[in-house]
Amino acid sequence: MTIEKKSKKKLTKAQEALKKDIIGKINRHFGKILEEATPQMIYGACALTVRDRIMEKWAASHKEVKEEGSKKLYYLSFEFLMGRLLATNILNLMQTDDYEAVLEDLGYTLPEVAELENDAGLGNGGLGRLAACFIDSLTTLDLPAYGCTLRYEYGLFRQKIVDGYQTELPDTWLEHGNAWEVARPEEAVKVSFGGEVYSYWEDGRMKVGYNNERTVRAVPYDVPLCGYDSKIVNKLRLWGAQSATEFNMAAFSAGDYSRAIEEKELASVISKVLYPEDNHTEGKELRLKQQYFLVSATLQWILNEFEMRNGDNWAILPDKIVIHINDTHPTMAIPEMMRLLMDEKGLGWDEAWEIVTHVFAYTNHTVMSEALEKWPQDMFRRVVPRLYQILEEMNRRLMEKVEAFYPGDKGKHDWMAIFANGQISMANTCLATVFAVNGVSKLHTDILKADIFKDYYMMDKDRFHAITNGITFRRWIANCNPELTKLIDNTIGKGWLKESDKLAGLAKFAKDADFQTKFDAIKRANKQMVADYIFEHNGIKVDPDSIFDVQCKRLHEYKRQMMNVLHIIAEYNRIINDKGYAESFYPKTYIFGAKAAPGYKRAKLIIKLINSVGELINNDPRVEDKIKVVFVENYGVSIAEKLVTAADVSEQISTAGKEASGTGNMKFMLNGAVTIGTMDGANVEMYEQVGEDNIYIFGLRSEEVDARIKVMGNDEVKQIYATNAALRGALEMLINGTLDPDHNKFMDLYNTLIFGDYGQADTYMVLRDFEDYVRTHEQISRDYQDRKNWIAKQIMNTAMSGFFSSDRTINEYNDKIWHLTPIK
Ligand code: 26Q
Repeated sequence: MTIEKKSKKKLTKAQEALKKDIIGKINRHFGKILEEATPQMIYGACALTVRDRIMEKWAASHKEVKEEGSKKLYYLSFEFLMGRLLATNILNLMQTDDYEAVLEDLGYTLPEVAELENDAGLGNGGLGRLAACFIDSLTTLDLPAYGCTLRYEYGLFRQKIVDGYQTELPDTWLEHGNAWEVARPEEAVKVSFGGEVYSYWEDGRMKVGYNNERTVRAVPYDVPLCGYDSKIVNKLRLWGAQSATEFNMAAFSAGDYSRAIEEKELASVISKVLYPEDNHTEGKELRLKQQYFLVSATLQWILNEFEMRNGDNWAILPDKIVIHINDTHPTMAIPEMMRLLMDEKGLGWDEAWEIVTHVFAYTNHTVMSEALEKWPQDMFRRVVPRLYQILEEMNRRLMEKVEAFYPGDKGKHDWMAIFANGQISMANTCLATVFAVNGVSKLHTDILKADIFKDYYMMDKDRFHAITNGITFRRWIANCNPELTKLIDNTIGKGWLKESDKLAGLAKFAKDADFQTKFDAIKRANKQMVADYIFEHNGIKVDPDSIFDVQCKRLHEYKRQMMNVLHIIAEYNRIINDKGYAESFYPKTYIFGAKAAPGYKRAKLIIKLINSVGELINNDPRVEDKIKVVFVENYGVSIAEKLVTAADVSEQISTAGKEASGTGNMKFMLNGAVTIGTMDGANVEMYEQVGEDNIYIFGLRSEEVDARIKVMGNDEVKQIYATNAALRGALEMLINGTLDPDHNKFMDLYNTLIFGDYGQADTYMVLRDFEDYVRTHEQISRDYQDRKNWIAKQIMNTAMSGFFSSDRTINEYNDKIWHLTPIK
């Protein structure tokens, strides 16, 4: 990539020093002079200077944390979807102006240099991005915390659309190295898999040994993270797998050649790739091994650190640390801590259990049954035989407790057990142990209490919490929408980036003509930026004065991209067939971005459908200047940062009761998009915050959804099909040859809506909610044209989004669950 050089301004003293620093890095790190440096080297040099500044802070903060012996949080997650770090780190160090000035002096701009960094795509979607927002807020609030995850060599696949279909390419994010990480080989630990467990007596107590186990070395790589204008530096610890002994000579000379080779193989695959399924689990053995690897390495590290500081005073462990389990994926941490405390540190079961039950907290992120993790018992026993024994004993004791509370209730026993039907339930393992459980929105938590976790809830209500998700405002407005950030600073002062409730001060400017003009001009400029991006990447010319209607998120049936597409088809048909409608139609640009799990056939077919519909509509002169449909390839954090700033309408249309919270909804709201949404997840709370005039709610409510299936069943679907001609017309287009010459490509999508997979039609209420969805869209089109009122709605969305700062979320976690003290 070549970058155009720009003209120069005079630098301050500090900026001159920074410039010298950057040039020094180019000389010493890359062995080049400034004139020879490639843009990639400029990026690298900037990143190294930023890293130095964070490291200096780190050394100081480390000392504080150590001296104060403060309680620490370990946030265990299989995903940390960090995205790029350069601009965030510079912002957090409060040096954006300096870097901008110096880069300009060198002939670059900060955004173009920042774009040269690969996204750290170590996550699928919401859950992974939430972890990344949390670590930013924790650090900003000066709370000592470590994020712990795997150092996947390949993050989430890169999506390439070929002939309208999703194809997957490896995400080689580490190919130019990772400027932010520091390898810590001296802190490597060993993790063992499989083999046979035996016990023996020594010094009057039972000990555990292994035969034939396979051992892998876990090497930590630390990424230091600074908060916004904060005192401390926290870190994200990425564990990478390596061969335990380059060539296991002991095994080799004992004739066990194949074992040595197997260990090498295992080491090379464990941290290779992130599993690309979200909201779905498949019992893959390698995934189970990844889980044990992360959990065992992290716990060995935690206990070693504790022991160095506190000796064998294990009883105070819950005062010094808290471990958060991000969904059930790291659940093995529970039996692993039991194992380490008993087998390695010599504690008895009761002593160890007392500690373990006061150290772990767990967040649930979904109520969808296919996403609740269960492992086949025999596989689990093969991979982690000692943990299997520990879970058996946990289950035995759990069943005694359940029997005492629900005597003779066999159904409840099976539902609540760790072991049932040949499987091990990770959720029940958590529920049997943790001192705190939480859902990620109010509605989601209510569903947990009333439905899937009801039996546990009735036994101990106090440990259940509702903590609504949030997003970090530093990335999701300050970094991605600098112009809007400046406008807000100039209007209500700067405090809001740390005290997000202050954004409400904008409400009184919602109808202010001058403010409206400025706000609207920024939205218009962002739409132009996205229009340019679309032209460059899709070759489609979209009109920045059309309504930008955006649905960007993972592709899943419950998120109902399908309903969105059917509505677009219906709108297209109507423009063609109804002249009056066509004349009054306000132009719209529909923008989609979504990755589908590579094995999720139907989701991939929906991507193809979106592209086929786009192909049809974008090339039809009859709707030129009226509708465009764009599918943005390879949606991820960095593309989201552009799209959220440019949306007029944000599509948050999941089937009520299915989206635990959603966090994309908050990013659009913050940047002044108006939501069309169902009463689901955090949408409910957005509605409460922004008020009914500033959000478009439609569709069945969560409590109505199940009832509709039970009471009215498929008859209702048949009736809708028979009576709603627009919908029927759209559905028929899936199979009548308009969209594909073979007529049967999209048959599965048609069939699942109308006949269902197991005889239950329209599982996700696409047909049942359709009419209301269409009506709501019509209302939006009318309201959009009343410019003053519409802009006021957009401003109100920004103004009332303060509640959705992840700083608020983290404060709630801390008050209700973690009880950490901010470092002074
Ligand atoms: C589990 C086992 C094996 C392979 C994959 C998985 C797996 C991976 C990722 C299961 C689930 C996920 C991700 C789930 C997720 O992102 N859930 C979302 O979490 C957000 C943050 O709380 C919520 O806002 C969303 O509503 C929820 O869908």
